[in-house]
Amino acid sequence: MVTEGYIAKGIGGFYYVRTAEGLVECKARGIFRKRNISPVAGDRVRLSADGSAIDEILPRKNVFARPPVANLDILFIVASTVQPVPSTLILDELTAAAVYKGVQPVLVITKADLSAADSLTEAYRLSTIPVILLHYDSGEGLEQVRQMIRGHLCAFCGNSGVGKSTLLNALAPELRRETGSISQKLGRGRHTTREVEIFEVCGGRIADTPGFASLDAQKICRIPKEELQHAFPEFEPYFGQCRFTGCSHRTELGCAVRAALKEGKISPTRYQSYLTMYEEASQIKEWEH
Ligand SMILES: Nc1nc2c(ncn2[C@@H]2O[C@H](COP(=O)(O)OP(=O)(O)OP(=O)(O)O)[C@@H](O)[C@H]2O)c(=O)[nH]1
Ligand SMILES: [Mg+2]
Ligand SMILES: [Zn+2]
Repeated sequence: MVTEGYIAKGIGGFYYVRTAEGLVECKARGIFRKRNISPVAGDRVRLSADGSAIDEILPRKNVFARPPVANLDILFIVASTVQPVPSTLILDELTAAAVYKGVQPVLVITKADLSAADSLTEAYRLSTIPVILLHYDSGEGLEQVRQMIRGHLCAFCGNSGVGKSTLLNALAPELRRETGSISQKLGRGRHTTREVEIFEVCGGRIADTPGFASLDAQKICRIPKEELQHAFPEFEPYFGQCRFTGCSHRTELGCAVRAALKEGKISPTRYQSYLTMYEEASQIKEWEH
């Protein structure tokens, strides 16, 4: 039998590993617990010869604790123009968390039929982060999302009501995700307790990760203040050009990042998020990382 695959789901000590031959139910060897490693959805694994146990976890590209998922390639951050109105700070925290973890963030804008998306697209135009505008009546943007999913492990995140399930249903109707009032009635508590599950769709894989819906980027990952600048890819061209080495790009004289901001090469809302996140990161003590 095939003994390599990836964990599609873990539940109550059992793991469901998808191999070329289908889904295999198995347990993890005790060695992982001794080493304090827990296998998570998305992990590529090697099974014992009889397929009853996970023998080995192959090296990870990245891993998240909450939600527990490994090897993400793309994080689709869904934001609606209205209902609810997005917070650029939250969107920037999410894009930064993705970049920091080696995941490609992609901003997907919904409800452009209800209100103009200009301020959102403008904020990200200079960010190097891909932005996809969706229009369900014309189908605009859907094919772009499908192409990005192909060959990749992806997850969706975004506030309740932005239209994640609606998008998943448009991409993969066979998943039949609950939308609108039904999922809202169930409340938030239920979202957070559900397991991560990975589905094969559009020639790629989508991790349904309720944890990302909490939008608490601090829980997803904490970025030390010195590392934060690297989570804003549009700052990159200016590194090494500031007057002082170790410039934090806040108040220092001769800061090349701030000069770029003044010249309109960096978005003011993105820069403001950087300052806010830097301030927050400064409050965190070393041992809390
Ligand atoms: N007009 C319009 N309505 C949309 C669009 N996308 C989603 N909606 C509506 O917005 C509501 C919420 O959509 P959902 O897909 O349930 O939102 P969700 O992100 O899955 O929300 P949670 O499951 O609570 O996290 C539904 O009534 C959808 O029909 C859009 O592009 N335009
Ligand atoms: Mg939903
Ligand atoms: Zn600087």
